[in-house]
Amino acid sequence: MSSYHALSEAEAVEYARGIPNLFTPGSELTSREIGDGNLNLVFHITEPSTGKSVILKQALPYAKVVGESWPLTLDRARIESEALMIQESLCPDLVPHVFVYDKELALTGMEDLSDHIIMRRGLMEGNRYPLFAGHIGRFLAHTMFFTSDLGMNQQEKKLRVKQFINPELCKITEELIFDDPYRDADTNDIPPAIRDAVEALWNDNELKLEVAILRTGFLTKAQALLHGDLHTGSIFIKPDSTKVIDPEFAYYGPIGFDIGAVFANLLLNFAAQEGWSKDAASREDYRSYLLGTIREVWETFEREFRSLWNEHGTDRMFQTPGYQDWYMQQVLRDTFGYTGSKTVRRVHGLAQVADINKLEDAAAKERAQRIALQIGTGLIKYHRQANSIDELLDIAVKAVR
Ligand code: SR1
Ligand code: MG
Repeated sequence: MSSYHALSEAEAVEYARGIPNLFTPGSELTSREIGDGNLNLVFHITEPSTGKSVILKQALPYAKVVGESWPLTLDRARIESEALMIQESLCPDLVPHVFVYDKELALTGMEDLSDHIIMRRGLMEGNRYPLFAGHIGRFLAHTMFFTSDLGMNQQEKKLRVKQFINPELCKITEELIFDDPYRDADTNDIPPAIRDAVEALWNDNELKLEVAILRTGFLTKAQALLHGDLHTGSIFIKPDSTKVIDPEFAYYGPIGFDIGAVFANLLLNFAAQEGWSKDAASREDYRSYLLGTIREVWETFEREFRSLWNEHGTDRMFQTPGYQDWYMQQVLRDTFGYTGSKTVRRVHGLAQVADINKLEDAAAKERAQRIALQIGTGLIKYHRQANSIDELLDIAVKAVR
């Protein structure tokens, strides 16, 4: 065991060499730091002679995206590795395998997924992933049902809530998603071309009331163990495989928050299609694919969650006729609201998305930002009335008419 310090590439190699039964003793290993996220170091260690490899992910004691002025707990490495292990026990094919967690170094050694690509990049390249909706719908249903009061012992669930108390990372979300975008905060990065639309949000009390209600849910509704940051940069993908990574924001929160993260990031790509697609026909076609994916994710999630409940439900009162329908409607309504909140924050808050920011054409970028704001605010304002996933898709379609 060594005390905490950020590893160099050479030290990462030596660390990997010590992981039991992974590499050939004495063989040459290479290391590359490949982290392009907002918070951590990520080393890709390979053994060229056999093609074996491993990923070492190390938490830094600050947010890399901002710098050392933003200190951040190393405990997030424990949260991430423990969440991955629970998720692996429920959906073994949908997360990377964890080989080792080192508390002192805040480091997790896990399966290398270099044969996959980050889904955000895949969508920006115009790829389609027909199996994704089934995979992620199952991931959402299984990981959230079996960690909730519906599907596990309710005393053990309380201990799980304690295990996943994650105050510092939750605070990031509370500020960057549910506060800063709705005021003139220093953290915002406001595109000058849409300043008028951003300022309109700051003065929209109807909108801010709904955001305050969603923020309350994020602060208090300990429904299930969430991934906590399930955007398309937290998903590795290839045509026949989906892997959810990076659950360092995991905590007990509202189920609709994770579903909303997936939908928001599909909608951000949807909003940006005027910049990515070659022509009007391919743009409409890709947008239909994205909306079809959202529908299929929701339908898979709902079908599987209800079926797990009917087969494995542990609580007698929760079998009362009508309760399951009420519960699913609340999850749907939360999903609308969190989809909206997570769409808005990526337009002018800290940590925006490449789907929009990599657009070279200024007019296409501005249009994408305005579409995203329209979809996001529309969903937030409508969320407490929502009754069907079709209404979410309608709000998206109307924003691009
Ligand atoms: C300071 S961290 C900024 C963002 O990156 C993460 O992926 C989360 O989405 C967080 O809000
Ligand atoms: Mg992340």
